[in-house]
Amino acid sequence: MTPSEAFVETLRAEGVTLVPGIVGSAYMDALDLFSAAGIRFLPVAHEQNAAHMADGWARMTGRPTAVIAQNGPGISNFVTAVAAAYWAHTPMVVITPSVGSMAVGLGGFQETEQLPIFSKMTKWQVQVNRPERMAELLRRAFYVAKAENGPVQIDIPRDYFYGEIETEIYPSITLERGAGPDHLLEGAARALVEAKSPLIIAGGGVVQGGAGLEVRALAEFLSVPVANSYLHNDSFPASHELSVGPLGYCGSKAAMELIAQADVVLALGCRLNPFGTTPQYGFDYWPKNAKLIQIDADHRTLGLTKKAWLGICADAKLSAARLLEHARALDPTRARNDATIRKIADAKKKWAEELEKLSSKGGEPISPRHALKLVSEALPKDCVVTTDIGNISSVANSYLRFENPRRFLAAMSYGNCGYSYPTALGAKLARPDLPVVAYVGDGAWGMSLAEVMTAVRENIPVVTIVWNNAQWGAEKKNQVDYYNDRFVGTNLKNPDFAEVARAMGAQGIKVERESQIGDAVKTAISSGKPTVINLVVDSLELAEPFRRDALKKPTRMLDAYQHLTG
Ligand SMILES: Cc1ncc(C[n+]2csc(CCOP(=O)(O)OP(=O)(O)O)c2C)c(N)n1
Ligand SMILES: [Mg+2]
Repeated sequence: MTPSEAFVETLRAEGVTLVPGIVGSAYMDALDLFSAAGIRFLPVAHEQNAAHMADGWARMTGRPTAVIAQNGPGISNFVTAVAAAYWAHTPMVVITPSVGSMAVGLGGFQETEQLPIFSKMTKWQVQVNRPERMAELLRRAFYVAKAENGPVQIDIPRDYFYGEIETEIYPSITLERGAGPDHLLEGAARALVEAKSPLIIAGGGVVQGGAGLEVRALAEFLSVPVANSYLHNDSFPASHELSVGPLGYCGSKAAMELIAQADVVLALGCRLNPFGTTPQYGFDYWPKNAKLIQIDADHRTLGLTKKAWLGICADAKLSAARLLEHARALDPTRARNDATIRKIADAKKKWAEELEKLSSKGGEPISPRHALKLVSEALPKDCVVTTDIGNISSVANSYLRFENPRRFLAAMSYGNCGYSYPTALGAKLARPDLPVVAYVGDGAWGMSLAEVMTAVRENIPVVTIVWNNAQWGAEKKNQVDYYNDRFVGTNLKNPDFAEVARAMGAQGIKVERESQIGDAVKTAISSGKPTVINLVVDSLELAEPFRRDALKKPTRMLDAYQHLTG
């Protein structure tokens, strides 16, 4: 076969049915085969968004897909989204066609060294060094992406798509992890059984590992509160009596109040990202004296950010199941702990009442918190929500409650503006049966709105809510709190984004009145059309800045800048 044939046959063997990207001569010979191989090539407006789409697709399905682009500029456009996928632990194969092998180093056309660019945001990189190795190395890329939950890069000199090779096509192995060393699990179970006030943090690994039922059974047996790790609000059903909500920025005060009292913490499928455990609401809630049991599929996360009493490299689902077996054996007559369950209910009630108060400002200009509440009430029961990284998107964390895993795709710790819309497009392609709603700030929308053309061309009916506060609000809040309202680069003059959407062939709805919010969301979702809701909200209401931990009041030493203090 030809290397191009080996390439598409390997994608097929890996179950790839969708490859987002932008066309380029570097891989045109393989591209010509995509449709016949059953692979949908999904052309986008900017390559960054192709990689975000692959991210959304993988986070919904649990399986990696690939992205591809033209060598040089097409590939460097991937960077931000690959870094985001790296920190979101999203498996993906980044295919980077490169200059021809005989032209390397000559600076002819569209040449840059493509491997160093991605070296710190991939789990593995390889360059196809002979056309004969096309299938083998592409298969390996899928293996590592799946096994290590992250992006992998395969660089292919463009002349290596041509020729004639002997090769074998077969799918990669899927790595299976075990429950972890049994003596450690027994020790962990003993600590949990004997603890006075244990707590479970359900991390992204619970979602990725499909461990929901096992975590629930373990929590119910132990009567322990379960918190979601930062931006993993879908790791435990929100309506469960043991659910206390998300930790971290704009998260649940109930979760923070209860973890502060914990003497044993089980962090399951969780790397304990330091940003997800920094003080919030002026409250340094992390229980420094608690015994921390950390279980994660990636051994490199164990004990990295917090001192772990036990670190166990394991599959979240199997280890949770085994912990329950040990706990049952150690404490066979254990009964439901009504006092703990009452304590959880009280903490949740207190936070719910506080949140309700914070969200009660009706009328116009529309309060973002009030709108977040109304939108969340208008969303269908089972719905996928993606969020960006702005101020309002982050405040949304307190309002977004999920009953099922793989429903909340937030920008995670890379925190790039422009994440949520293209990721939502990928999610919708993966799960057309579910409504998919993207929350985006008006600033970030400028980075994403070109993809409305993609949604229209390719018929991807995602609903976007543009939280339009006419500012880069999250950063403006720093200028309010630290720079005496000196607004540099944070005020925005926007077009009517609904009108822009209509010009692009989508449905556009402008909302300026509180009473229109619920209907707009319901109409958009039931229409089955790509829709942009331009939701105009109050610019004065902004939540806490992201990085109080890292900002300082200004000091100015030179005379020229003396007026810029305070
Ligand atoms: C790509 C990128 N550029 C800049 C930033 C810094 N940043 C973080 S939040 C933010 C403001 C977001 O504004 P907007 O999208 O309008 O949402 P709002 O905060 O107003 O709700 C900016 C510029 C970032 N996170 N990512
Ligand atoms: Mg804004």
